[in-house]
Amino acid sequence: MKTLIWPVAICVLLSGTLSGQFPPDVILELVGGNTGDEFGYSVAAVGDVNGDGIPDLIVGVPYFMYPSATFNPSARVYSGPTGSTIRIYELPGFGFAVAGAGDVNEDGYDEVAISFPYDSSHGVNAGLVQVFDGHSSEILFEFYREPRDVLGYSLAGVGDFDGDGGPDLLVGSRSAPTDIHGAGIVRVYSFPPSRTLRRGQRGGGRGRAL
Ligand SMILES: [Ca+2]
Ligand SMILES: [Ca+2]
Ligand SMILES: [Ca+2]
Repeated sequence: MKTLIWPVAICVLLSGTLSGQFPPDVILELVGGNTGDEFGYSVAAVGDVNGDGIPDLIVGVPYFMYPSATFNPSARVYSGPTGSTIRIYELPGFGFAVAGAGDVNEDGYDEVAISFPYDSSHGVNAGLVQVFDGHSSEILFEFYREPRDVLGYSLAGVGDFDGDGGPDLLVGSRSAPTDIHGAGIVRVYSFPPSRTLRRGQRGGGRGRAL
């Protein structure tokens, strides 16, 4: 019986430790600077955007509550572990979700994905996802869906999901026109092989409905 009691006692001790007696340390704190920033509405680890070997962070600043003309929505990339600003993406609309997309073009710099689920430039609320080159910050890919799909309600990098050697991207839609209204849908997108991009199709995904 003793051999059964000891493991239970050890388990309780660990549970107490994790429940709040010794909370994790805050090692970095970033704050918004303007009224209505809603800094931190979305956050993600983005791998190594600036190629220094240290993981970086992205923070969405959507101005969801104050869509005034005073400030524009943005997404900001910070270097770990100092929190120094690497890049600020000034966005044309409400940037809803952010994610690390991995090194799609295999140049040593990880890419950044930002979504605009209520973008209507390709149909009412079709949504839009843009993937920015981590090094140059140019748009490497952008894609959208059918009207009312609301593509990009959520985003996540999933690594090489299909085993083709390139990183893939998980994208949620709030709705789907061929589905039950509001049922939602999740898709995993696989980018073309990086050798295709090197042959001159950087940005060639722009405007395609995938
Ligand atoms: Ca870095
Ligand atoms: Ca890259
Ligand atoms: Ca893949």
